[in-house]
Amino acid sequence: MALPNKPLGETKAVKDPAVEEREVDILIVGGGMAACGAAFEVKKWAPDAKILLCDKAAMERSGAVAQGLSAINTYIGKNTPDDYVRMVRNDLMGLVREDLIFDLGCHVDDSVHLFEEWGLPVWKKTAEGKNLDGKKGLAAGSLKSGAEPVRTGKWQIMINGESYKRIVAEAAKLALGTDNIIERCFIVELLLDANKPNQVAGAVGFSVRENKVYIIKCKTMMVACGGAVNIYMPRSVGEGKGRAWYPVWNAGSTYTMCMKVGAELSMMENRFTPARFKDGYGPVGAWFLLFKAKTLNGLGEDFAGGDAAKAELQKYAPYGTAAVTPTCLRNHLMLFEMKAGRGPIMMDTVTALANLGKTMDKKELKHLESEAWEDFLDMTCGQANLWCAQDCEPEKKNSEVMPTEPYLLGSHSGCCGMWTSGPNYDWVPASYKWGDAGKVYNRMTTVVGLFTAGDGVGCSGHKFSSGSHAEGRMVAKEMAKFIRDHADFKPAIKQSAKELVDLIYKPVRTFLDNCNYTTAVDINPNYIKPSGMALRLMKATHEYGAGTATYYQTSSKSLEIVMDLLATMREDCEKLGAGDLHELMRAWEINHRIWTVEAHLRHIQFRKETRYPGFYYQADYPGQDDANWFCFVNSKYDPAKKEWSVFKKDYIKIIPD
Ligand code: SFD
Ligand code: AMP
Repeated sequence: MALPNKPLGETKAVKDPAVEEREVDILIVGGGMAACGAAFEVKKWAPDAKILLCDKAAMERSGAVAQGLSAINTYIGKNTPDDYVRMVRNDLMGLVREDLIFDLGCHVDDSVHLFEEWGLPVWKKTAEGKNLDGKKGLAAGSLKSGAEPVRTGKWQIMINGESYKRIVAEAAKLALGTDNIIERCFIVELLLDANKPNQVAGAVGFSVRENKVYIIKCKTMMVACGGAVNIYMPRSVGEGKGRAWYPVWNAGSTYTMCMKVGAELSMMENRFTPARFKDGYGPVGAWFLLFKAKTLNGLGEDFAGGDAAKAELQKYAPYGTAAVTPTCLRNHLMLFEMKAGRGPIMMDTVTALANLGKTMDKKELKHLESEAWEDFLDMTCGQANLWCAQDCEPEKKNSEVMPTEPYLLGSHSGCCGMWTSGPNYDWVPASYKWGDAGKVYNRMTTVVGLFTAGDGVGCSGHKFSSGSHAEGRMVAKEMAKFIRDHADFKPAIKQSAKELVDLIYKPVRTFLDNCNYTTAVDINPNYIKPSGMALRLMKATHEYGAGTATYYQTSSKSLEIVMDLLATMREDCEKLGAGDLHELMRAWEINHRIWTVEAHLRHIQFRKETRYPGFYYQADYPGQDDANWFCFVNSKYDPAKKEWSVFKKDYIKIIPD
């Protein structure tokens, strides 16, 4: 159960927290879309198992869907999973795990049908081509019974989704039982088994509401803590700082925790730099696809449809010349204009709404305008606030669009994450499936018993909210199989409870031992506060790691410098100080962010080409080099030797063009 906020201020941290030890069969780390999918499904396959879910926040509003969403971006419907693979492959410039994507495409719609059954309003299309939203959409029949959704693009459908996460979390909580859920519990590290090498046996974390450390043993676990946000200097400043597109709370915990026990990472170089409405971070998909808006350069030209853009895209054939331009190349075209002095880029909302309004009566037109507002109110209400603050009526005034700071994620239009096993079908190449003791476990990482989903699974982007939920459900089934197959496994943890408490509460002790040395509590020669460390990280990535400061460009020398800066940051993290539980969470979050960024930049350093122009540019290696780099880049941190290795992995084409 979530513990309530304290009436005033943060809970002060004490030197010696209480310790709670648990032993379960299945541990679910995270409470987002993937975790809710797993929580909903798991008891069906493991009714007698002991299961625990830990979320650092409260599930009703945790993770990326906290604010709601106005579209479900993956609904296969009348399309086919093969075609879904083709779309994802093209968008991610050819390099994806087609087994994982096809498999997801076969299951994702079931999750969408469940959402609707649980009360999520899905827009419907009438036979006359009119849109029915809200309750009218619900009354028009369910998707499962054959009602037509309102398609924005080929894959996306519109919803009234302000309460999307609440709906999904409620179903998850009901299915799992609130006694099996600990909210406000931040998991810090995974623990390997004392006897079986490369097998996971538990996790350690702490409550952000009371002074307590949790040590949890388990036979298997899924880590689905989302992607990594606030790793680059955001464009937002001053009072707006903290505003970001993806959820600010997701700190790369998925990648860091898994890599630190030796799980192989894949495509960590693939970041997502989304184009968003400037300053409010409002998503652009509905404007491009539903409202059919165009972007204009500073001269008022439809640059993306012009000859210069066509010539530029030709360089990246066959992806650039495909019917739908890949997301990174759409950014690349914007940046091309901006760098040539033809910015800023404006979303032509005025023309789009006027065109749509041509066939509408007054009432319908009013409804259309409210849909434009609702797109943001349902998913990123800060953008609607900004429109109000700037007296912007989208039917009268265009809005600026801008590529934001970079994010790391594996479920949206990016594909970094863990290298996981695919499903056990005969058409899946042998190098894409593995498990333990002769059995294959779908979505298991290279660490035995450790699964991931959603943003955690690499090489398989474009799952979005629905696909992440479906993937969590798939993993639940695999974890149930794992505990049946490993009934005799008794997890044993190497570290003592004291050692683990010493680790988790080190920032608190550093703070309490030294805080009286200075009068200003944030300034002290013996510790650094997490907020200071966050600024250090952002400055380094911003300037050297292909942040917005350099139009997303880096070079071999810059990478060398930033790697050096990261090494000192990691050293200095030993001196983080935390005076309250919120700050203790911030201390571990920045730790997770630094590790994640290091993986990201090591991968960029290794891949000697620029595969994703628009997301980042390696200036010493411009353009794509298919002859040498049409492959995945994987890496592994060896927890025993404390060494990294970065290496190539073969891409295998499964679905023909
Ligand atoms: O408009 C720890 N997403 C969109 N998906 C869609 O289907 N349609 C859209 O419209 C989408 N758009 C969008 C999207 C996201 C955001 C923020 C915006 C707009 C503004 C993407 C999806 O939301 C995303 O793909 C999924 O949510 C990913 O699921 P998952 O489960 O991988 O991550 P999560 O939901 O963020 O959950 C993470 C959970 O982990 C917890 N957590 N718990 C314990 N210990 C730790 N150390 C932890 N660290 C994190 C979190 O609290 C959370 O519960 S649009 O742009 O296209
Ligand atoms: P976004 O709002 O940018 O997150 O996009 C939401 C969905 O629409 C994703 O599936 C994107 O791939 C897709 N999308 C956004 N913009 C375009 C565009 N200009 N052309 C095609 N698809 C797009």
